[in-house]
Amino acid sequence: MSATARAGAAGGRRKILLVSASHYESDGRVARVSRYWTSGLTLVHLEALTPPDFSVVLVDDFMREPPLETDADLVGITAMGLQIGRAYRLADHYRARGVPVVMGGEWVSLNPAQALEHCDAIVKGEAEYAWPEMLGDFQRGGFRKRVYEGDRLHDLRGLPAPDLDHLPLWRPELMRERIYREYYFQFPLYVTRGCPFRCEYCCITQFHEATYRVRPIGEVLRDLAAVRARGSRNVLFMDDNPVADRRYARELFRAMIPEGMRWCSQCTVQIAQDGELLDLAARSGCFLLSIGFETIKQSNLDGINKPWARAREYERVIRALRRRGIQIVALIMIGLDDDDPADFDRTLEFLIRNKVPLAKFHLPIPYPGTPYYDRMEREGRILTRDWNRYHYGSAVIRPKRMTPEMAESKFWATYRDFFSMRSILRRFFPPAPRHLKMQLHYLTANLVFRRLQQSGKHPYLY
Ligand code: B12
Ligand code: SF4
Repeated sequence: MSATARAGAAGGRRKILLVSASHYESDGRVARVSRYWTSGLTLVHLEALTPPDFSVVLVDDFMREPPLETDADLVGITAMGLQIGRAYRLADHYRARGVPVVMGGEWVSLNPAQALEHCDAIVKGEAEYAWPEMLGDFQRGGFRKRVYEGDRLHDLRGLPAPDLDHLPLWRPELMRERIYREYYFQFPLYVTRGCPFRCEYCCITQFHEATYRVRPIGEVLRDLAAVRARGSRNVLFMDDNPVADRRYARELFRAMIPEGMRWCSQCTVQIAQDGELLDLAARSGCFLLSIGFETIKQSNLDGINKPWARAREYERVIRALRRRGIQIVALIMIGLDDDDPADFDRTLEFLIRNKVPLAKFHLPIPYPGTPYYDRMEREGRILTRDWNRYHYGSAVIRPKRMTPEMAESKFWATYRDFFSMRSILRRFFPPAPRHLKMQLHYLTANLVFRRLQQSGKHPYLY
């Protein structure tokens, strides 16, 4: 049956299968986990936006294989980064069986033509307006167009609350032990969307057209209460830059203080440029921030259109966070245009000297649809378009001041040395006396990452 015929066929409540794709291991197997520390919001959010005349089944492919034979009337697929290869394969599979497939998310939105080779229609950009429109057309007999795009961005007021019990990775039976509930699983929420900056490599700012929007604080507090109702106090804000509007962030953190939550997020160094904001963040329960330092060289920051981040302030930023007991995951890119092989070692030394609890290293990735991709293409430096290799540990662009092989071998060596016993001891001892419990927790996390690294696994894909 053709996609359109099937779309127009049945009456009654149509069934949608929504899948979040996993990624492929280097040996070609689909990566799977049995327990995981957080869950994206995408599936439950789309479910909440779906009109009631559809029933929805959610599957996170990272946790279990989606049904390959399905009675669904429509399949929707989301994917991030290197998951796109698996997502396209699933899309091809369902289409070959006559099931209409739609896709969405950052990658797909920035590469509509590529995605449309694998699916019937896409939602370009956010789904708040486009998804109900697309489903309305589907219900009436078939898609009217192949690209659905909202005519405006949502103001983030009055969004339906997602059902957190439907998070595919929140499985209470897997979180029975207190340690998993208290420290391991982080409930996903978000308070803002987008980012006003325009870092060259960033797909978020492209996706949100460099806009920045915030959610009403009352609605955030409602979502926090839903987390507490599930016996947890742990929240991961899915935001990319929750503090770009400092007035909003101050107000939010103040409102969160009585809630007694523990939260973590990605964040920019901006948070440490404002002592009051940082104090409020700590008092509101912030215990961990993943911060995009990117590089310790100002010339590199300037080169990726991130000149507002000042490398010379980084030591002060780290101290300011540490003093307040906020753990740091330093997000670091190595192999940028002004890096030579010795910069891997300088960066490592910087992280150890400053006692950074965790770091994620990234070889530069040109996500298609970003200015960085366009520049790399212009300069003829893209080495592969095998998206399965777009996982930060693979040299997918030709670096300027070293060979790709050198970049890769230094990447893995840096990552091995960061989790060496010597590095762990130097980073955690002597411990900050006021935050012993938290430090112990991140010391344990280092030992887990060390084990992953020793077993040859890419630690940040698990
Ligand atoms: C949570 C998250 C994770 C979690 C996911 C946990 C899980 N498996 O469930 C973790 C931390 C594990 C993770 C890992 C990775 N992530 Co991630 N992640 C996110 C994050 C922070 C939030 C996603 C989210 O829930 N957003 C909230 C929802 C509501 O928004 P949304 O997903 O954008 O969906 C909206 C629209 O896009 C649209 N939409 C999205 N999908 C679909 C599908 C359909 C059918 C439709 C109709 C609409 C639609 O509708 C939604 C409502 O408007 C985003 C950044 C961000 N702010 O979005 C990065 C992000 C998606 N991740 C990214 C990447 C690259 C990765 C990695 C591949 C990195 C790596 N190591 O290589 C890994 C992959 C891990 C793996 N094992 O495969 C990139 C994607 C880049 C790209 N161009 O695709 C992002 C954008 C971060 C970034 N700034 O670069 N990630
Ligand atoms: S600060 Fe972060 S989210 Fe904002 S544009 Fe730069 S990389 Fe993207």
